[in-house]
Amino acid sequence: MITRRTVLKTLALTTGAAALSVRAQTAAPAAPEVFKLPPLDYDYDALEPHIDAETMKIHHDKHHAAYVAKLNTAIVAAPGLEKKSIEDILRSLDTAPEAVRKDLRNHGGGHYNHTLFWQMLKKGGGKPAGELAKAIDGAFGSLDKCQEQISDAAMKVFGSGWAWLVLRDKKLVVESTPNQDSPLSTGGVPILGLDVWEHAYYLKYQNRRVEYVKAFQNVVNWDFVSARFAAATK
Ligand code: MN3
Repeated sequence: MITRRTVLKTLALTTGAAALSVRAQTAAPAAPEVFKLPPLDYDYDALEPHIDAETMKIHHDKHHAAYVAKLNTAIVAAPGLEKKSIEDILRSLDTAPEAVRKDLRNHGGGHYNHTLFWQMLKKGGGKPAGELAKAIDGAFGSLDKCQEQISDAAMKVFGSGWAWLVLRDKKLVVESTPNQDSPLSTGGVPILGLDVWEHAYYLKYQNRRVEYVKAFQNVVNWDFVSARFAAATK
């Protein structure tokens, strides 16, 4: 028996379905969150005075978030990629669909590099430990010399990019990359990275990149970096 109540309910359902189908045709659905912005595991002001709270907040909440959002958009456009890790995506850019390759390189690189970067920073810094300490002495002579090379590479980056301590062909080397390129894409393993995009330092240091590069050395999370090296050489 059809009651008034059933009719109203059916009407409401039909209207709802029509509204949904109109919406599906007019607005693109938001890209699913295949990759997520990882939270900082310390406060924005944890690295003061070397890296200021305002910079950390904008750098993480806005810049890194934007890389994640644009990476997710690229992933939607290339079905199948959502099953791969970000490391695998960056290691095999050459075989990625051409239509999204540049976005994967820029925004995928941005997501991966920043995810590492937050973990590579820590109040109080510390010193390299274990095998990494030995490897740094072997490759550069001393930690000071290694830091000098990283600083030098950071100062020589023209425009935006990164300076890196990289494990390449089983050797520790200092390199730099432009934009958000990751050493992963050329067969290296990034052990330590220094972001020298202006967004990483401009609020506090303005044009004085050299002061930021020096300050960075005070907040390197050498425990994390040493563990990364140990895992990469195992
Ligand atoms: Mn950055």
